[in-house]
Amino acid sequence: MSGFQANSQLILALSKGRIFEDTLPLLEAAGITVTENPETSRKLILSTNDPDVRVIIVRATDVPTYVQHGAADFGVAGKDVLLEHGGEGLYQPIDLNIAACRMSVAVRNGFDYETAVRQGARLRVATKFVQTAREHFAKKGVHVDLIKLYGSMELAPLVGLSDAIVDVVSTGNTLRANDLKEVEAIMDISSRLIVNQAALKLKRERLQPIIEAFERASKK
Ligand code: PRT
Ligand code: MG
Repeated sequence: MSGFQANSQLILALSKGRIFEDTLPLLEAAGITVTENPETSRKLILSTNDPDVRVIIVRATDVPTYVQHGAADFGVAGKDVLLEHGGEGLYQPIDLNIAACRMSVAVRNGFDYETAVRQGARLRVATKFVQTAREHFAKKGVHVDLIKLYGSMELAPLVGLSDAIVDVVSTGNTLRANDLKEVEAIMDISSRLIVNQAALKLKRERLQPIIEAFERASKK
């Protein structure tokens, strides 16, 4: 628990981009204003109007790790990221209904996915979400070779690295722009508030009102 500061200090872990943007109104609802902009500042620790509350900016996939180890007391992460992390040491009180998208299987236009599946073909699937993909294809009884990637999944079928990808999709514009089509929706995704389990006990007085404000604001 070396990460913990005095009991009144709170650290919130967020990723830049859509999660940061969509969390700002929820923070405002809790009376917290972030006074620095991560898009223009190079700082990784941002201050707020509350001297006891700071925001750290980390990669989306690293948010659960910081919270699990208590280096951050709470954070916001996508269900996609949480499923891969496993959720150990994390309390997940609420679905914030932000950064909504879906996890899908996509293939190149012209690739007959249904027939390949029906004929029991072994599929090469490229993805950042190997746990989710493994579980999905196991449930369907489809044999897959999973290829772990860290980004730009859309490229894999175009250059013959894989037959299919598992990725998150929101507008579908990226798939369309790359001659790919969605062939299966695996699950709906949104971002969740996650809280370090020890922090929830030790700092409940400070955390509880924020959790409740987030909950009220995210229902609107
Ligand atoms: O970008 P980085 O590699 O640092 O990490 P990241 O992609 O995990 O982070 P970020 O900030 O892009 O996403 C954070 C969270 O937002 C994800 O964990 C998802 O839960 C959620 N989210 C919502 C999305 C999208 N919508 C989304 N569209 N995450 C990624 N995308 C990608 C999508 O895969 C596609 O490549 O954005 C691209 C554009 O999507 P389309 O369908 O609108 O074209
Ligand atoms: Mg991204």
